[in-house]
Amino acid sequence: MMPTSATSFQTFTSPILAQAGLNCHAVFDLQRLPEELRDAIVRACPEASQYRQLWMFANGGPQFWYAFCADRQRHAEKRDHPMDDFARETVSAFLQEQHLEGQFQFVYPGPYVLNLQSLGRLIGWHHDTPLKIGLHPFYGLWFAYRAVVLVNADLPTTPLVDSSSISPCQTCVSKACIARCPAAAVAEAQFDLDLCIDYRVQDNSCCKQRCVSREACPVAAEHRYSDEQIHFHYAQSWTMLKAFKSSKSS
Ligand code: B12
Repeated sequence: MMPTSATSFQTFTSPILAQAGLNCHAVFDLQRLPEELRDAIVRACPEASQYRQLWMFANGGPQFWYAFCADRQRHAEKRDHPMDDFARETVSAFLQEQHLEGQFQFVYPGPYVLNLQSLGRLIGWHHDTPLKIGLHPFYGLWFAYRAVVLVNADLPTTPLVDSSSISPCQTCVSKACIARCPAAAVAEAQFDLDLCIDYRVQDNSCCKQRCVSREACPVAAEHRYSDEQIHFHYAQSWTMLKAFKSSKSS
């Protein structure tokens, strides 16, 4: 599957979502998900058995960041998870506009751990890559899941794709993600997360606030996030990884 336009991923026509850069939407029937995935969802979030559908929202490209920055300026109070709050508030406003008040429950962002990449893989939003960040057919690596909601609704569902669909990585000649990784963590056969993390947390690492390999990917480079956005995300994961490393060594 290689859709040619951004609109192929837009189930909903909504200015609320469009303005916020939440430009990829999918609808799943819980009962029609592969059994293993449905069981994992119900295990993680038992309330899922009370709902009929799962709606998923993602951003491709940098528009979500610009909308988030504008929203952040409007909120004087300090928030612990400002980006998650922004995504949740935007999707809630959209669901209210759809007259679904009382008919939905967030699973992400939230206290439950769902494997979001598995859901993305089912509908062609995720091709596996040597980097382990999913590659979206239109937005490349510049794509992230922002909200997953259980909904009591009966909308037509997003078609599931053939899992054997060809990834752009299979025909990539440069393999720049592998060649450019300063930690040699990215390889065709297996990504080495320990090597990646050990390198990132070093004082002189050039991957503190960015991922050199990710930026080297030639697919959909026109949708790349701004440096400011890249630094924001990587500084966050760096802080978490640094804390994790220090807790292990003390
Ligand atoms: C926990 C988590 C993290 C933790 C991982 C802690 C750890 N390893 O112990 C931290 C905060 C470090 C993290 C970092 C990042 N993450 Co993360 N992460 C998640 C999250 C919320 C849950 C994963 C999980 O626990 N799955 C359940 C277990 C059973 O499955 P698992 O396969 O064993 O999960 C492991 C891997 O997913 C791994 N992991 C998590 N993120 C990433 C990212 C990369 C590149 C790699 C190689 C591994 C990895 O950590 C998990 C626990 O060990 C998912 C969202 C989700 N709910 O799926 C995002 C998610 C996988 N992460 C994502 C991203 C983008 C990143 C970052 C690149 C963000 C950034 N810009 O810094 C970094 C990269 C890390 C690095 N190379 O340094 C995206 C991937 C998007 C995509 N297009 O596919 C996801 C899907 C979030 C999203 N909202 O879209 N992440």
